[in-house]
Amino acid sequence: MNITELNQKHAISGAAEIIAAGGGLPAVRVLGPAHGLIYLHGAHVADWHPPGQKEVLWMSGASLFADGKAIRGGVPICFPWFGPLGGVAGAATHGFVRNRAWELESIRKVAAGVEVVMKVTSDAASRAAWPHDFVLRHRVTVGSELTMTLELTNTGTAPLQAEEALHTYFSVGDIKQVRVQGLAGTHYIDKVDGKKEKTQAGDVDFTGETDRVYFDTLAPTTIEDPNLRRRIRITKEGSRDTVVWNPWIAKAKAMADFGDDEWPGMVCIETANAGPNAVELPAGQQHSMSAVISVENG
Ligand code: TA6
Repeated sequence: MNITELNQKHAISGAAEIIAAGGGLPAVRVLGPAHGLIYLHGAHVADWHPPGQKEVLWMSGASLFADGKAIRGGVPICFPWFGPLGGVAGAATHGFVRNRAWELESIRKVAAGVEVVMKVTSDAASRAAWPHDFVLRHRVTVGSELTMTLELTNTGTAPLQAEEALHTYFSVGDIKQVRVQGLAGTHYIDKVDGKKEKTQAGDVDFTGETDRVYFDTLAPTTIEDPNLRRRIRITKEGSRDTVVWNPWIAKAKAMADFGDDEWPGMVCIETANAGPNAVELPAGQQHSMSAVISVENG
C-alpha cells in the first residue's frame, strides 16, 4: 500500500497520520499531547516526546533510512537472534526483522494514548535465514508513557527457539554523569572483557566502552541523568535479560552510521531474552515481551 492508501485505511484525524519520513520511508506520526514517530521499516519506534519532555529516544545524525539497513537509534527490534549469528558468515547482526518493512495492521486511540500495531510474517526469505514459521507483532502505545510489546506466535508445526530484544537507545545529557539503577547484585557477561561473568556492584556507571548482558534480571531499571535533570524508568514483562551499551570513542568512530562525537549523548538499555534465556515456544503457542518507559523530572 502507498502512503495515500495507508492514510485512507488507518489515519485518525488529529491523532495519527502516515508520512514519508527519513529516506522517504513510510512512518506513522502520532500527534499530541505525546508525539511519536514509528517507521514501518522494522516497526521501528524512532521518536517519542511525552508532554513537557525533551527527546527521550536517541537518534544518530548519521543514521541510514533504507530498506535492508538498520536505523541507528530509537528502538531497533532484534529477532530471531541477538548479536552475530554464531557460525553463519554474512548473517545480519541482531536478526533480520529490523531491516525490512512490516505491515501496518491497525491504529486506534486507547485510554493510554495512540496504539499502533505492526506485524511481520515468515516467508520464503525469512525461512532461508531461519527455518521457522512465525508471526511477530509489535504493539506500541504512544502516550505519557511509551509501551512496546513484542508478541510472537509460533505458526509452525515444530517448537522454535528465538532470541529477541527491544534495543532501545536513550538520549542522555552526558554518559559520564549517568548512572543506571536496578541492576545491583545481578550477574552479567562483560563483552568488553572477554565475556567474563561478573556481579554488578551498586549502580552502573560509565568510564569507557560498556557492553554487558545482565541475565536473570526482572526488575525495573532507571537511568539517572543529572545533566538533563530527569529519570527514565524502564519496566518490563516477559524479559529475563537487560543489555547495557555505550560504544564510547573507538567503537563510535568505527561505525559509519554513528557520529564520532555522538557517544556521550546516548545509552542503550535493552529489554531482551538472549542466550540461555532465549524464548522456547511450542508449535501454536504465543510469547509476549514488553517494556514500559516513563520519564520524571528531578
Ligand atoms: O546491544 C549491544 C550490541 O550487541 C553491541 O555489541 C553492538 O554491536 C550494538 O549491539 C549495536 O549493534 P548493531 O548491529 O546495531 O551495530
